[in-house]
Amino acid sequence: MEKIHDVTRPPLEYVKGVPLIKYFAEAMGPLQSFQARPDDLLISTYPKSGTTWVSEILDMIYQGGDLEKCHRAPIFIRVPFLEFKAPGLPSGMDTLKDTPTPRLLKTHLPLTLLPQTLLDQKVKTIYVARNAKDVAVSYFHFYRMAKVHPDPGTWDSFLEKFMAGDVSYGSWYQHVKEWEELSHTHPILYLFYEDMKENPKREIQKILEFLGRSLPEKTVDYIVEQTSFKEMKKNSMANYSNVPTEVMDHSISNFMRKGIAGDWKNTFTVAQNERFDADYAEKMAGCGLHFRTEL
Ligand code: PPS
Repeated sequence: MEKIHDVTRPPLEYVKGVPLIKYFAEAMGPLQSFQARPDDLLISTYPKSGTTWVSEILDMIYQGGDLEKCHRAPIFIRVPFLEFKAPGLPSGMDTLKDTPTPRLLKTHLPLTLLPQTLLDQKVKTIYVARNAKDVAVSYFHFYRMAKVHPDPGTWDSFLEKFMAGDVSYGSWYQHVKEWEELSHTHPILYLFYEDMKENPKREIQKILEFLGRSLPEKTVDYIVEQTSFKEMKKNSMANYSNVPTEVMDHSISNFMRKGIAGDWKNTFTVAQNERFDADYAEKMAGCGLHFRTEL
């Protein structure tokens, strides 16, 4: 592991036209040697869409609801983040070396950058999508606290960048659409953050069915409880509090920030909302996906 000198908000770097955090762009080369296994389970999301939440749910399912076992390591070690790389922390590829089978894997990559081996091995994937307005707000605060990102600038300028796909991982609009299209031909369970907020037990049952697993009802209830926002916020193995401050500064904004649907209303001005809606209608025209922006 390299020593942390200075993370200092490097500009995004483009890989096949996709803007990425500089360190993640550097990880794309080594990721070429990644070999998927048929019993891997991939968690795919656009950033800030509920990745950590569904990761904790899946690890709890894999550990049969044993919370102590889920406390064995931070979430980014239990669920290796394929393209992750940052100063002073093990990369996703490093973490994978010690990850026993069956593996849970995380990615935010759009399809153009997804390692082909995951498709070749027909790896089951759980995709979580979240409404664009809450993602934009959550992403803004994440840019502020996670210093591997460029400076987000003002909220207004960040929102413009988000709409233009000029943020790490590129366009939200393209990401949610292309993964939905892929779900027609590949084993992908497509979930929504808002559905998980509305009825987590129902969504966990969907996950169990997709995995071909079953758990006693009281274990499912326990998983619902332990993966609630309130519990995960105080769980040091789930809340990213063990990441060095140079990389994530929770005093600027907590990783576990609000965990609700509809928080965008506290941030968007009326004018921003109108502009966003008009642009959204154009970008999502003809797309069957329906997102709820409040519950
Ligand atoms: S990341 O960095 O892209 O992996 O972030 P990700 O985990 O996808 O998204 C972070 C947002 O999810 C919220 N969160 C939760 N919401 C509800 N319940 C639970 N258990 C939960 N855990 C995390 C987290 O608070 C971020 O959303 P915001 O809106 O910023 O609060």
